[in-house]
Amino acid sequence: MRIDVLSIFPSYFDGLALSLLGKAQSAGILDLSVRDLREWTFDRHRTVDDTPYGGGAGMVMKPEPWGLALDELASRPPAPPSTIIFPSPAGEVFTQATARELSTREHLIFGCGRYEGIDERVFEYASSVGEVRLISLGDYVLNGGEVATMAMIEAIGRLIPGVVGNPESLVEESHEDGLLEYPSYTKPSVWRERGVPDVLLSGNHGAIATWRREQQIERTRSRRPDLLSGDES
Ligand code: 6GU
Repeated sequence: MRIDVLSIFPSYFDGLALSLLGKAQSAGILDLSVRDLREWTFDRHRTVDDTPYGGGAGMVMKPEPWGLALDELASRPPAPPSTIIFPSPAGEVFTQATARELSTREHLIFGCGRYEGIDERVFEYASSVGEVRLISLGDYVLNGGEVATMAMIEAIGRLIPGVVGNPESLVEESHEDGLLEYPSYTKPSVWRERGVPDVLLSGNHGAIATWRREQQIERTRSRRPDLLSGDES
């Protein structure tokens, strides 16, 4: 998979090289490129924003750098169209299902907005050169798309075959089966007067599987009832 990120703060993404995803890049499974949006500005101050038409607070990102960047980065036929993701609190909510879907794409472009937003015509133009998705991490506000993009790249990247060493560790996680994860324990069997549930020490694999399932259901009921009622998306 190829991922291009457009940001005015490219150094935000340095941390991605440290993780599992750094290994995926060295192994050639993932080709990640972070580009400074100011590469596509030509004035002395490398301006990417301007005041909003109609007035109002804050600044809006100008369309021209975005248009030139998309012209350079978006795939052209016969390659399949790029998927262009704009992180936005006004977008559809990102879930494990979104991560699964996006992990099948050949080329993702993340456009990280700052200030009060991006000129609306950029989204229209992007739709003419690729598949556009506005995606939110959840119902709270961040200062820009960078942190949201890092979260999405990590969630998507680890689903690409070969990135996570043991594929079984992917299926037993929270959200893969619509339930939260069961609790885990390791040695010592007693720690600060706290024991481990007896069933886990019993060697009875059927009883362990049943207990884990019950724990998943009980945790989900108490912490995330929305997941059980099918209300989450
Ligand atoms: Cl994707 N962007 C911003 N700026 N704020 C957010 C968000 C995204 N998701 C939740 N809050």
